[in-house]
Amino acid sequence: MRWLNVAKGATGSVNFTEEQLKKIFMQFDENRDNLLSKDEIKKAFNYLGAMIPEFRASRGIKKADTNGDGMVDLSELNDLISYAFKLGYSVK
Ligand SMILES: [Ca+2]
Ligand SMILES: [Ca+2]
Repeated sequence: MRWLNVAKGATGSVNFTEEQLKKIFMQFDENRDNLLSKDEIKKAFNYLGAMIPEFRASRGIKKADTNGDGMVDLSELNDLISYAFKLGYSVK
């Protein structure tokens, strides 16, 4: 399938799209309050295979948390996703 080859990076793995990342992060909203806590974000980064999920979660929140409540809500989610997207996580 040609389109799959186009999506493949140099390593031969397929990177997640921003849409896929969004779905993954929302899956880790375990208490379903539409807010991602640091702990939930940490689990998402762990799932994505981050080397240091704790560090990624802190950085991600710092980037995305506009209102400074320490949580990422739906309006802040896009900034968290673009942070994760730039790291280039790929499908295992
Ligand atoms: Ca939550
Ligand atoms: Ca916030």
